[in-house]
Amino acid sequence: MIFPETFKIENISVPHLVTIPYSHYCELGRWALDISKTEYKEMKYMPGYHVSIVGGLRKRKENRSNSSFAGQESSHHGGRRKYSVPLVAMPNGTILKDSWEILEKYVGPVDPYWKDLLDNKLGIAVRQLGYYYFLNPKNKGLLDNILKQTSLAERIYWLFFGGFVKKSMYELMDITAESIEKSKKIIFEVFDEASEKIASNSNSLTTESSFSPTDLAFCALGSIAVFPQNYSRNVISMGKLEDFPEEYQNIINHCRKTPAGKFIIEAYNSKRL
Ligand SMILES: N[C@@H](CCC(=O)N[C@@H](CS)C(=O)NCC(=O)O)C(=O)O
Repeated sequence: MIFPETFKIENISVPHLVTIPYSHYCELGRWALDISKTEYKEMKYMPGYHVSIVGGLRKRKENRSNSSFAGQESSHHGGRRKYSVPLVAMPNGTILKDSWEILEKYVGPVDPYWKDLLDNKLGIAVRQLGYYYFLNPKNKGLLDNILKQTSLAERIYWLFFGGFVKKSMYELMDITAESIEKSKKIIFEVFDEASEKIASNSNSLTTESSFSPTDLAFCALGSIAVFPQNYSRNVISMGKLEDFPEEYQNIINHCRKTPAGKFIIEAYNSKRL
């Protein structure tokens, strides 16, 4: 593929999910569409390349969400939400603005306590951790594996502008050795809290149903700390665990052993095909 596919919202006949394909917030939106058996098309872009496409769709402020955004961890201003993914462009010309709106439309309402914790704490901490290892030049193979799955134009874009995009990402998401220690602590705390809830509610974060929308959100946003099989329904391959740096493997193995980690692995095995 030379260029990634683009589209005009006025010409579409099925919902178009716009993603950075490996993003766990995008995975949340994708899983919601998949589990509800919605017919849709995914439009995937690499960071940096996504800006003009997403910025165009979110030109009007009412098409931007109020939920967390990449940059709030470095106190960047909310204008950054203009470039946030996922979004769903609907055939009637409207936009579903974030992963939560997609989940709530196609699957159902999310418990407000967990929504806040998952959106503002777990999701951000997991992303910081993932990028810390994926962007590190020492682990070049991890990013190369992602780039291999993109279009020629995106690979050329990253060849020329990758250094700049990476630097901006480090700043935007406050990716430093110190912030990673904090992220790790947040992840372990949320996994502990989720483990307790899952045990007390007999296998769910909520009492309403066996695999509630809140459970789905937890599994998607916690996934990058666990790397379950079938992540993204294999739209993107994140590589092999044994190729990850040992430090990252240790964190993943720790999370995998918790009841919450096992819950995520089981959900991906039984509900993500
Ligand atoms: N609260 C938002 C979070 C979305 C988010 O942070 N997306 C990141 C990817 S993980 C993103 O758009 N990054 C690219 C950018 O901000 O330019 C949601 O639930 O959709």
